[in-house]
Amino acid sequence: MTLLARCLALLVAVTSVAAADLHPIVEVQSGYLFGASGDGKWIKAKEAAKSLADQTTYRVYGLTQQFGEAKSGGKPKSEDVPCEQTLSVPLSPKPGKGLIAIAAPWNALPRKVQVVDPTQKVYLDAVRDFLKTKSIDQPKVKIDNIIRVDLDGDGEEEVLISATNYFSQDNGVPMRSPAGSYSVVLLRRIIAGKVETRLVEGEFHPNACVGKEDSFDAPNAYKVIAVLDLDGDGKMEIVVGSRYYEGEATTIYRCDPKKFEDVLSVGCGA
Ligand SMILES: [Ca+2]
Ligand SMILES: [Ca+2]
Repeated sequence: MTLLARCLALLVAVTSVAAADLHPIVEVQSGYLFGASGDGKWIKAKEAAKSLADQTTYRVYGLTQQFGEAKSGGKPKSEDVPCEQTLSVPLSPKPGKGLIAIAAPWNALPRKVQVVDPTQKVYLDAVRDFLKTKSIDQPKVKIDNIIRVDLDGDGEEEVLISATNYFSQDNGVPMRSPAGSYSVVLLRRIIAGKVETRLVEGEFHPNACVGKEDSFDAPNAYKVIAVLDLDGDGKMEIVVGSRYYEGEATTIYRCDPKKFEDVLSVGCGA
């Protein structure tokens, strides 16, 4: 097969997921379309939008429970400038609660998600030890949330820790990172009888961002907002919200035994 023929064959394979097998995923409050899962693949919003039916029934999920259903009332449309690359799907009735909606027959919350006390010493110590490995010598540990769930369904619970400290008064994210600031999402799991802490997403600023008056590094704050099986393989993906001083995004991470892969993302920012 020539290279061109191979590329075409691949293109056909990628685009031939039938509409019925497409499971569109929407961020509930913004209406942003992540894209879809289908046939073991993750399909970006622009591609998924071509095959979406006008009327699709979505199940609406929050962090720990399902909040009923909503219907899409039309084709995905582009957001206004500067976010014209972002597609949104109007849901009706607009759910008052819920974070992620997916049109899929399976239960996206196959196992119980528990939010646990974020002040437990064992987790504060775990975050402190991790930050020290990233050259933050005297970490000021501030945990936003801790979630306990069996992500992969092997009977052993994992723990997701979101911790951020930009030393801001109002919990906002500054334009410039102060010295010793950070934001992380960590996964703690037991591997062969030993606890292992791994980085899902994050950034570390051992030194302050300094420079000319108009220079800045626009650091991000990350936090787990949902844990859902969004492709129906029985393993739960991690949904992380991130924000910086003038925008925000939400990203779906697939957990592989070896790595975390961001599969779909939505957002808007300047
Ligand atoms: Ca597990
Ligand atoms: Ca999954």
